[in-house]
Amino acid sequence: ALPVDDIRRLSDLHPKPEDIRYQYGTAGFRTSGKILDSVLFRVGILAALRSKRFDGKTIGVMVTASHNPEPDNGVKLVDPRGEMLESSWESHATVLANASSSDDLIAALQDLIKTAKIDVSKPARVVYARDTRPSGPALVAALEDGLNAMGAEARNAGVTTTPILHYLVRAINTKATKDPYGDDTEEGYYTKLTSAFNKLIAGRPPRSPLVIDCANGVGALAAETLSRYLKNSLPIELQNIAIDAAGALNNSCGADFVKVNQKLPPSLANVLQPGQRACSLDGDADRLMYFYLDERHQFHMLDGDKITTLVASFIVDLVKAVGLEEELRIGVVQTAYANGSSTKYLSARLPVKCVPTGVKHLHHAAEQYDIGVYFEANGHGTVLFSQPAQELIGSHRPSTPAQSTALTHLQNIINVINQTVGDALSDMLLVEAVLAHKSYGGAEWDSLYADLPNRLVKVVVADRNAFRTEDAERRLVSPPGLQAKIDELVKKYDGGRSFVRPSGTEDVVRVYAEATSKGQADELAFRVAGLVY
Ligand code: NG1
Ligand code: ZN
Repeated sequence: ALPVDDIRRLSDLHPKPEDIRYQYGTAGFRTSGKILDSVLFRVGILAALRSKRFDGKTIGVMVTASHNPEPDNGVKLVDPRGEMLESSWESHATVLANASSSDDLIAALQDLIKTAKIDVSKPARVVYARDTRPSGPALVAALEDGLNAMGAEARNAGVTTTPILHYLVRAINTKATKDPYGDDTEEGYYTKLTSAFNKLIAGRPPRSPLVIDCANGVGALAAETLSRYLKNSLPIELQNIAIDAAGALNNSCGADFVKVNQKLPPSLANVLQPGQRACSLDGDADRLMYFYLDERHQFHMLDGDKITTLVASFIVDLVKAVGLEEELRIGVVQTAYANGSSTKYLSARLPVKCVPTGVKHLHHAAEQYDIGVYFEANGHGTVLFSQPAQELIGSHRPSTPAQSTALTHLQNIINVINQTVGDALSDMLLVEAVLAHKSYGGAEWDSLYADLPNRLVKVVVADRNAFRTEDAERRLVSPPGLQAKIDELVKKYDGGRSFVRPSGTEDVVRVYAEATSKGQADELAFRVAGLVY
């Protein structure tokens, strides 16, 4: 039975603040780090129950608020295969987080055990980690109380990146199977990625140094370790590594800053040479943005869409070179935020699907292909190889030396990729490997297609839940009449496209617009925002 006395005793130490309503959204619970104590305690209990539901398989818990400002924090659960928590449990998480007292919490737990058919006598195993936020240690202590209340077997993965935690979950759960994902240690992660990378670039001319903006977050630690494993196969220059400097995290740096502002982090102004490749990680190192300065010191951004294009075309070429283009169906998944030029470029070559915002939608759609490439425009994404595709690639007999080389590359591509979730460092190695193979610098990569000028704005509204969408969030169905007004406006702009959707992570409505000139894109965005307000 449920250890009710332990739960009550420990729950009383982590009371829920009155008047706060928590919600497990697309990125888990995320808000000010000051009001998350009771949430972390309860997530500990929930993670233990989720593990019991899977007969003791290990569940992951990551404490992070990613690209948000430093005072924010958050928590999300990782399912046994290293994927994000199944949607049906998001509402269970929300219910537990909002129980007003310890007694209500226990009642809610008993409900959950019944509806989700959980056998409480099963073992519970949980692995957890946090990013570098100052509120992290206290929140982890609250999480540990929740795990202890349930008698869970817990493993502390310390301060690490979100994608490493996802990797660990998958590695732990596949340890004793015929397809182990890798050693279930950080060392296993770094070894897997870097040995695949080194094989991919063997025989290529030496790489010029890559600047990495670590957002003053946990990516600084991970990139530092990665560079030790890489030895000199990829010279890297780490910037924004001040993980202990108060207020520095994600502040005027990092992947979100670059994507939203479409400009160079000021801290790199005297660092980056024209033509040099650079990239930014976000606060938990699951997003990646590339950029470079041209000879005139103009900034050029290479976002998630550019990464998709580069990576997908490389994989297509390899699959053709191996002679498996009939057997392996390759597809791309994007959201409405993908630049229209990228969609046009990709659609001419591959099946492209548009899904609602949120990694879980992209991930699930990508699973429908033998090889599915997905990235959000903001730089979060990965490539999925289905089990049959991996087996085919693993067992295929090449008939020429060229086929044999391409096949080895494809196998190494699979190993350099973190298939559990978007991973800035893994994606960075993937991009670097492709650039090395194509002998591309930033400019050559950038020239595959020209981005349409675009603008993203936030609008604070009385009730964002009044905004409901259809067609992968590209059209509003409510408030009534609004979509027709947007359509009217968009018609007036050359190459215009605009859509409105409620954010899943902030209490705002987002407006996106694109047009053939920057001025027009800005104007369209602000006029649509005017309609929403
Ligand atoms: P919301 O707040 O729902 O727009 C944002 C990002 C998503 C995704 C999530 C999770 C944009 C426009 N939206 O979602 O792509 O990354 O955060 O972090 O970038
Ligand atoms: Zn992130």
